[in-house]
Amino acid sequence: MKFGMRWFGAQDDPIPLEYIRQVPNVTHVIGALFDVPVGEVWPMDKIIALRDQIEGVGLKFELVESVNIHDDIKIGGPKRDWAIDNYIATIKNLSAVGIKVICYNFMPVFDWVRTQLRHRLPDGSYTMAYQDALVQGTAQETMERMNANNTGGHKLPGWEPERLVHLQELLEAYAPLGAEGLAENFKYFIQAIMPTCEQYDVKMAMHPDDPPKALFGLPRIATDAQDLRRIESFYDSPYNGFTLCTGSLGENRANDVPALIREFAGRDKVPFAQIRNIKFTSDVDFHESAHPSAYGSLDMYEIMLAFYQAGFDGYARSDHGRDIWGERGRPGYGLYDRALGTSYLSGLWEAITKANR
Ligand code: CS2
Ligand code: MN
Repeated sequence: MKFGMRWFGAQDDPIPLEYIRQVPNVTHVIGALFDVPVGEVWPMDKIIALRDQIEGVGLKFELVESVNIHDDIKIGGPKRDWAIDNYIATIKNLSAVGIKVICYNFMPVFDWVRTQLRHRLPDGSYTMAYQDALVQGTAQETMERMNANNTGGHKLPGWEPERLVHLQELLEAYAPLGAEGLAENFKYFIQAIMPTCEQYDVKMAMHPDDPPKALFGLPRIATDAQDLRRIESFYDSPYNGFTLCTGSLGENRANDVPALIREFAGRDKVPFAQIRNIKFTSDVDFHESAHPSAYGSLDMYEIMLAFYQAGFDGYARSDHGRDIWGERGRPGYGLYDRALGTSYLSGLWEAITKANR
């Protein structure tokens, strides 16, 4: 398991790369270009500049999170083929600097959704939470409730004001699709890009839907084992893989996360793992927790053991951390708690690896 940390770039991330370098067992940075509009080709000069920054502090740049998918690819809209051609050009550019894995998602309109970005835990730390009752009604209503909720000026990805101007239009475009239509459009996309991925040795790693269920009447296609098997079936290759996010999949109590790991990592379909814990507060409500098993509802030892037993040798990162020690980070992406998470997870990994030698 090669550990990395996500970094949002010198412009947008308050954490210096030099600090990431000091986190024990972290060897990789998972980066992206955040100033290229979705759908356009990532220019070579900007990719090289990012790589040089990361390598400049002695870390490696082999994964990207995310190259986002243009809505016309998901909807099957008029600019679909243009956006796919550009995606292919981006894959080739990334390959030229040694990128091995691209994390992406196929969620309509929004990326992950939480109802509280700053939920106080009894120990005085802050975390993100999800309450199902608060996502009833329209997306607009949810957003207003969320903004009333002390977000510290932060927005969830996909909820940026410039996108929300088109929200109604987007929701209407997705409405007639249903999960079947979205899956068809995914199939068209993945079949179009796979030959390039294979030729240029870049693995696609789809992030599951977060939370793993339909919201605001929008379709979802990556929520459980059955969905993931269908995604595999559209193009069966280690290049058509998953970002196995334990938190996202674990947010549905019916998902057996270690079993999912054994199945999909066991078939070499998991180039990238995101590992975090969540704590259920009802059947469907949860908040994100500190990484160790005792603080959440997922058994992190079982999870790490499942990766080991599946023969996993890919990349991993601790996913979201809480705000602790007075830090006020990007929601989920402060330094301290993610560093603690990495230390804990890499400790479990060392113990499991050595015990099974
Ligand atoms: C990430 C996602 O912060 C997170 O939860 O796992 O935002 C992830 O980057 C995207 O869904 C991948 O496209
Ligand atoms: Mn994740």
